[in-house]
Amino acid sequence: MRLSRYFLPVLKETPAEAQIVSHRLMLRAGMIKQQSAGIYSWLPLGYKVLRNIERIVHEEQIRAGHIPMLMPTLQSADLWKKSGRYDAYGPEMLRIRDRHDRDMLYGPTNEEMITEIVANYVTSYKALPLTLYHIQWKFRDEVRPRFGVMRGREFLMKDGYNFDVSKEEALHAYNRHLVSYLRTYERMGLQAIPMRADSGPIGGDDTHEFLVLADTGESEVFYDSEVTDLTFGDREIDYDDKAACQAVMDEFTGRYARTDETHDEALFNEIPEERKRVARGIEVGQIFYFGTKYSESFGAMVQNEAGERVPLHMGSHGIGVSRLLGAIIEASHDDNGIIWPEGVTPFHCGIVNLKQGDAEADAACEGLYAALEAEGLEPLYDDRNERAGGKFATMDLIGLPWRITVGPRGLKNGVVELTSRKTGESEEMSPEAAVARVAEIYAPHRSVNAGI
Ligand code: P5A
Repeated sequence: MRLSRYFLPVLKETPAEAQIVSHRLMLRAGMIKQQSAGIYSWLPLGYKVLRNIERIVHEEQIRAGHIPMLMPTLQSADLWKKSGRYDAYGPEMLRIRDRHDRDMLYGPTNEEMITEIVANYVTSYKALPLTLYHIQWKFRDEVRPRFGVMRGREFLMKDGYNFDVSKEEALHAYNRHLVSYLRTYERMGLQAIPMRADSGPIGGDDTHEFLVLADTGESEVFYDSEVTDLTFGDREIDYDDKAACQAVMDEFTGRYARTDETHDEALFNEIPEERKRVARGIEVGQIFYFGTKYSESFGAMVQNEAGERVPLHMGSHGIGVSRLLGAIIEASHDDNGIIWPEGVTPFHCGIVNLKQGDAEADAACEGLYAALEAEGLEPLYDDRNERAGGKFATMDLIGLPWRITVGPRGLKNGVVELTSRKTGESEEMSPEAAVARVAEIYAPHRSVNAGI
């Protein structure tokens, strides 16, 4: 993309309404525009990152054997009356009446709808295990929408639902989700710690939230500092292997790590003093096991191996896709702007031309642009007729992890400069070497499957 032809409405001023750094930076970098309280338009740069996050979520869900689909945003109130949640959900639910006076609502979550779908089609244990998911907009009429996309009213969620013949199988699905979520967040450059939590209006006893530690987080959390040493890394895991998934669950949830709702002072005090931590976190996901709560309301039954009709055991599993942009920025920025992790960056590499209009500099930039594209990468070329300082400030603000700077002086010696946004370190090298280096850096971040 050439910046002169892009739509990147960066702001010079710091918007007064934004209280936290991620919200400020998303507005300043021209990523989002508020349309009403807690409702945003996703401008091109923000939309690109949102799409990258979605792609990683899809790839990891598909890797875990879960199946993508798409349900509507608007739902019939009848579904919710069946489960008893129509009244229970309260003022957070946006209720709508259509022209035939039918009660509708903008879905805050999809347990009812998916259970009704599965009850319609699945009759035998042979169709199981089954996990269906979608990435769809949700609406929750939050009392205090704030912090930009972090607590929106309209927000994008990945929500998945598992259907199993027994509690044991459903707990395997729960573990599988935990493993796939660990991988998902790490690919986005985030450490998200699973912590025992409260299930709220979704229901059930088993639930973990995934929290990214940040001072601006809305949840108070209590943990043993040893949990922050755990990383999933690039280990291979067979998602059908129950023992292997359980081992990861035990490893990542075996130490004390809880949200304030489930905090137990006595247990916490058993941790050696120097390892006790009280901090704040951003909830970027949550997994639930709630048994037969919804399947019983919707008659979602199957015949088991013994020929008996049994209700399906279910759980649901959510990732805050749009909230993740805020969480990633909270975890990765400096005074000059955003620092995108390579896994989600909107463009792989910036190209800054120090002397637009200089025949050699222009040609070198065009050459780099074509060579990066030939490597399957997406460069953002700042080809505007602007001062170098302004170009650097824009690149720093929008946070591309790598920048290649091209100027007549370097070109005389056959070199350009490759700069890391994170460390600020620069290295001179030939244009070919710079392209090769950038391609090598992104090699581990390529799509793993495209079968969405
Ligand atoms: C699990 C999937 C559920 O709704 N039903 C389907 C279950 N869980 S949840 O914890 O309530 O939401 C899942 C994730 O969505 C994000 N989230 C939000 N993001 C932005 N703005 C909001 N108002 C908002 N509310 C929830 C969180 O990341 C949460 O973990």
